[in-house]
Amino acid sequence: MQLAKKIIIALILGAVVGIVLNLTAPDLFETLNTYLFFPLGRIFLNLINMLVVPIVFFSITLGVAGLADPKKLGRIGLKTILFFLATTAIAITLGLTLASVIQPGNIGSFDTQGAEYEANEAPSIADTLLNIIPTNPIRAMAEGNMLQIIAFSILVGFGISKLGNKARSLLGVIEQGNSLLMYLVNLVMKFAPYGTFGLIASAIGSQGFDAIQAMFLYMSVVLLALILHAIITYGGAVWLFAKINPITFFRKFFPAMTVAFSTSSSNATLPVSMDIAQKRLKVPEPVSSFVQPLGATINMDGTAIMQGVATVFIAQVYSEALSFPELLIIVLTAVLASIGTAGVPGVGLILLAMVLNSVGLPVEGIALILGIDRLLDMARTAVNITGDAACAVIVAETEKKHGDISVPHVKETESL
Ligand code: DAS
Repeated sequence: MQLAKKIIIALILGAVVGIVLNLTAPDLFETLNTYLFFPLGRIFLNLINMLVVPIVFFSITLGVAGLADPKKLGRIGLKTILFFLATTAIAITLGLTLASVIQPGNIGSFDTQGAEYEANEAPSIADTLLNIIPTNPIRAMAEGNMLQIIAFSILVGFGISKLGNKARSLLGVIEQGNSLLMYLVNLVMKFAPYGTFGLIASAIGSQGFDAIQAMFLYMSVVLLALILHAIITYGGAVWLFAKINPITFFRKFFPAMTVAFSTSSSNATLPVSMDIAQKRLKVPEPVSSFVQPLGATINMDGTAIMQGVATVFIAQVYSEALSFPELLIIVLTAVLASIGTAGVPGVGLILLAMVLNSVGLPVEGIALILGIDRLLDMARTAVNITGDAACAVIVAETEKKHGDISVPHVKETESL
């Protein structure tokens, strides 16, 4: 059976096992979670996280070195950034609109007494932009500072492309390294069904279902906005600009979405999402290896949707009216806030604190949505990486008229 089908079956099985055990045998769930579900999930997460930094470095270096000319890099970069900013603005506007219409915070009662939430500080936009160039690239890799790793990889790739024959052997080494890493991704992905099962069973089984009941309407608004954004914004964009049938796009990319859903980490999903974009959606490596790692770090439409809904929800619960200028500030803050943070589990809540602060809403309101955020993080991460893939296929298609993007030979390995 194809790996993608196994992952989907593992995902469903994990959810069923988690729910049934949580409701009927919580003690047994705790034991199984400690000795089976959590370890399975942790092993899988560590295996794919292990490959993220080397894959980003090798694939971006190889991609940039393989570009026919640096002007292409500038054009690809501009299209990518514009797509990211536009879709994130659409995403948060959709979230704000749906929450304002459905009003999840005005229906039902929410106990705000004693609500406390300690907000972690996300880096300011200025700091992020200033710190993009690493003073020590090895430390950037050791710390997993994705923007710095991307910047360093682009510079190395650019240098190799300018050195031409003088760097032929180095390019060969990087080509082989990239092939090795793609092979390792396929090897690690054979463990995906077991890891996905463990992650889902652990996450859903640990979920307090009373929290889901109390926050059902809020969750429904976020999930509705995520689905609409994926279908309308991404489906429409790939259909219009990449001439790809949206159903084909989602069907081919779905295995990566399930990995994002189970790991709740765009970064951890990168090896898989890039592999699928290149092998199943036929995105040339230079485009995929530039767009997707950058997107995993700065493009988080699913997170922006949660921020839009959560901000209006918290304003409603605390009976704070939001003026139109404040709504614009929310859109701008959410679009900019996501630039500085990596795609890792729970980063959305850090960004939400920034958005709430920007309009003077109580950050402790986040305590209301904390209980069900793990489940929503899964869904919004799947949307985050789908937006990156949609951008990659659109940039690839629109680059075709500028001549085919040459890529150094990369050994084809089996697709997922
Ligand atoms: N988990 C984040 C990601 O990896 C998204 C979020 O926290 O909202 O994209």
